[in-house]
Amino acid sequence: MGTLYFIFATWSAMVGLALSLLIRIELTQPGPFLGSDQLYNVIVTAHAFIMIFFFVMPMAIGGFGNWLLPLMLGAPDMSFPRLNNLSFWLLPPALFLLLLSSLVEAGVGTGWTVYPPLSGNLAHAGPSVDLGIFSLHLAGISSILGAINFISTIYNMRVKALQSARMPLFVWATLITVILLLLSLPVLAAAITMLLTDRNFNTSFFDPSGGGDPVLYQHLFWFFGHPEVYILILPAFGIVSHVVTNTTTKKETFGTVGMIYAMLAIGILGFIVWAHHMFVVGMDVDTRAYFTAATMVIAIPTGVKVFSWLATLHGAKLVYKPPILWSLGFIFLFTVGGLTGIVLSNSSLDMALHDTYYVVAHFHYVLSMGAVFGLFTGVTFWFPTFTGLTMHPVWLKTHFYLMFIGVNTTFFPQHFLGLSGMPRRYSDYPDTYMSWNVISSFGSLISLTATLLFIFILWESFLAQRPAIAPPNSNPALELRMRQPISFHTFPETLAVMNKPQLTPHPSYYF
Ligand code: HAS
Ligand code: CU
Repeated sequence: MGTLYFIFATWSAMVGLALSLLIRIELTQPGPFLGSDQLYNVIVTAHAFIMIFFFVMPMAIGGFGNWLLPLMLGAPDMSFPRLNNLSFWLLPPALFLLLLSSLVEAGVGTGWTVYPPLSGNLAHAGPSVDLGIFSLHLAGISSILGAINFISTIYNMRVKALQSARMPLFVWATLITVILLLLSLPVLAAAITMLLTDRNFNTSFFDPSGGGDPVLYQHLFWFFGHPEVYILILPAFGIVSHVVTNTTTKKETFGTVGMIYAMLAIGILGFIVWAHHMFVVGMDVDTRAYFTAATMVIAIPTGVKVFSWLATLHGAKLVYKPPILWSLGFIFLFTVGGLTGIVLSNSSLDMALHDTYYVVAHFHYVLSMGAVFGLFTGVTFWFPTFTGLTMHPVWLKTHFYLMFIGVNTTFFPQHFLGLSGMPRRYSDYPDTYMSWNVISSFGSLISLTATLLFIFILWESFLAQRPAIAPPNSNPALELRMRQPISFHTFPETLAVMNKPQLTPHPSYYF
């Protein structure tokens, strides 16, 4: 199942990338390229949905979760393998509906937030938004079922002697992620279902003319939407914790228990800060003060994580292999994105910065360079485990550096655009914004080149079939693991290999 998720997510990532390039082409210079503002917004919306629901979540939770949880827990498989299958197979139809929603009539040009009244049946007449809602329903059901499966696997399937505090941090990260999913997705489901009935059955939950309130939608959406951003980043936290520990000579992540509490704190706090996305709706000053303060508190557990990674790396002799490069990139760039988040959490500043490119820069630093770098950390680290093969080490490093330059060139200038007032979700801009936009679009071409290189590296690794070999002194349980379900009696061996990469790459991997 993990492999299916990887294939699906990689395909979606290519679609999302293609859409992002269309966005950057439109914005390379003032004046029209696509020729339609609605079409531009449809592309922006589809880009966001695909990247979030069909790339990052399936790869981080579905791919890495399915592959690693049973291995790390000493379990033969997930609790409910057929439910697992259902979770996965709900995704292709969801993606199909999403693509359909963009292709029929005028498409969904609402942004991923789908705010009414823009998403209502006046501004968006026709079936597009309804198809988009159905797509989210399916993807949501997939995630909720997956969450139930993951929670019961972690609680019921781990070997008895593995106490919860000793579970690897990746398992903790996944557990907290899926709990967030289980608690937040039903709220999104409620919101979009109410929107559906507003559109089709004459209800007026969000329509003032019938006594409703569009701000209610925003509350419901962000009660889901904010935990969602931590759903996207927590698995990456788990991967990075694992990799900074296991690519150095350290036996354990610095402050493992503190890391667990930090993730729990981020998870809990994530539910009480949602209105920082809505500072401009006209809330009173006390409410703004509360949401500002609550949001800023998240910097503390996140800081615990950042400094614990640094402490884990401290004093270690680093060999700059691809996985550690990606995790160092992650730690640095995620922190940059986190700090601009703290800037945005100041409600008074956010009045000016809301809906500008500053926000776009913030969330691409935490997503394109946080979540995605976390995924590449995991892919480069576990590729030998998953496939028994090794990718070309030098090209992988080239890929990292190209991507590092590409994403920074794309998104750093967007801070300046935002600070000088360029709004997001507009297909055009005054000449004065041109220079930084040209640089940003150029950056996206660098990232495209990097991605093409990565696809080539993947293809080449399957073609060349360079085997990942177990080191000579490897644990026999390891060989066993690759061939048959692990019986619970292998427990001591399980513990021994749990925190190590399952297979060590072929020496050529290290160059
Ligand atoms: Fe965010 C908007 C605030 C983390 C994703 N965020 C978004 C959107 C997305 C997103 C997708 O308060 C746009 C949604 C849309 O379409 O409209 N975000 C934060 C804060 C954090 C944060 C405070 N965001 C994330 C993560 C994401 C993500 C993680 C996904 C992976 N975000 C906001 C706000 C908005 C927002 C506003 C709304 C803006 C608007 O107007 O629309 C924190 O979790 C970040 C914590 C991390 C750090 C770095 C490491 C910590 C260290 C400790 C020391 C730091 C201190 C702070 C003491 C802080 C190293 C000092 C402060 C200084 C400035 C120096
Ligand atoms: Cu938020």
